[in-house]
Amino acid sequence: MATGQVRRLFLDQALLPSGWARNVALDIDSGFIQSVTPDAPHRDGWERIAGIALPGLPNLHSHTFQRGMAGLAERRGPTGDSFWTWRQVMYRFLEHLTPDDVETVAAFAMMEMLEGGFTSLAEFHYLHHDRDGHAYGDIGELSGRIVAAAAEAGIGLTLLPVFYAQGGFGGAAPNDGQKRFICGVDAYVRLLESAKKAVRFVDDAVLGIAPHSLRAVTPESLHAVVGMAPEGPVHIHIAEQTKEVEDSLAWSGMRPVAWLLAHTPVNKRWCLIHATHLDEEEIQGLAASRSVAGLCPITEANLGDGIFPGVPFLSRSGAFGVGSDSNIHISAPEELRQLEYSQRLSHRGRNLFAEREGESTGRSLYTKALTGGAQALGRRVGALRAGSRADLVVLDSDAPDFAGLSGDALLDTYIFATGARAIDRVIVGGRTVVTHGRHYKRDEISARFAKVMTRIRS
Ligand code: NGQ
Ligand code: ZN
Repeated sequence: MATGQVRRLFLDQALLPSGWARNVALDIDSGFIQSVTPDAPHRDGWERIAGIALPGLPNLHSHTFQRGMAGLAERRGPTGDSFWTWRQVMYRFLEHLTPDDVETVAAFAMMEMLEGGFTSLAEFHYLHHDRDGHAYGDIGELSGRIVAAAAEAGIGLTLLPVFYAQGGFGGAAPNDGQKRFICGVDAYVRLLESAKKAVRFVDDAVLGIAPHSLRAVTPESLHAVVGMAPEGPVHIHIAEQTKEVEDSLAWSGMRPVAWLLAHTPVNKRWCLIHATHLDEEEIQGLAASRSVAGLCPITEANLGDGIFPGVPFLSRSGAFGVGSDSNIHISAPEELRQLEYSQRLSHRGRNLFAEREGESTGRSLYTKALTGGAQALGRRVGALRAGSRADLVVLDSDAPDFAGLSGDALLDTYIFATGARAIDRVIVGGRTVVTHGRHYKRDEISARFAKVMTRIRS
């Protein structure tokens, strides 16, 4: 049965699918959990992991390169600042990035994800061409850089090469700022072929597809691209801004999510990123589709997108997960906190993601985001059970915040009080990549990142 590297852990306390458990023996082979035994007697030779072990959270939406402009779009411009003016700043920023820069910034963001409680990511990757918009010899050049960064950082990867062909609804021509993204249907076939080879360099990586948004495709090209992938994840940005809803109505007479549900086979493979602006029928349709709502609460707040209708969506048993998207700030617990707080502010209530009296809000948020995140990434992650990847985030049980606490109160404290500073250790595919809260390559990756940023900013 043993086929690869074996690691045997003995966890003081852990969150299992069945609930909290103590003295958990966790047997790992080739990155996957072989068996989980709670209340096990201590076993000689097994490595004791003191602390509070959680399944690592999947990060279901990221553009790693945007980490390089975090904090640099917070200065007031000449006219009303918005998502659309931010996008102009972002387009200008990406004109600086060489392939080496893309790799370095990605490695830095991925390192921060690991230190911030995410153990895997879905990278929605849409930079394909050079700074002038010219093709590289291999259209998968920059996809390969994302894969290399994930391998270096030691994070689990779902790579989503992005199809981007149009500048707006109705087949509008792309603008100059979009020149690094553009690829037609034929080029996309080549991109997927190249990306398929590249992902082999990361253990257990998954390849999916991502039509960028309804703004960036035509119905025909969307259909063609979806037809290229008979399996695996399908992600798309949708209904993030009210202007997108208005433009969609003007173009087709339908709101974006309603249009997508009516014209494509949205199912469990799909992840609808943001899905912020939904009417009652769309909330119902999205929940019933069993796809995942890919919520990015910190970015959505930063960009002024609006507030996802979490309360009615949850009451229809909608599935969701969280993503760090623009990477303006990277923290798994803070994404969940922001999600709950957005609902509190709009409903003037509390504990809105808890569904029953006595239920912990933190536990509800965390376990739902694990399930939705794992589904969106198309990987066996998000649970400490036999057959899953051994992806763990271990909180420091000696932190004073946790004194005297057990069970779900630990999660509430992690999400609402300590945030990621309580993280002691992170294990991905059975391999420890963060110890005492620090990534094993922090110094080296940070130095490279600083060098790139200094050059770009001078
Ligand atoms: C993106 N980001 O692709 O990075 C987008 C902005 C767009 C977010 N939507 C560009 N948050 O949607 O056109
Ligand atoms: Zn995005």
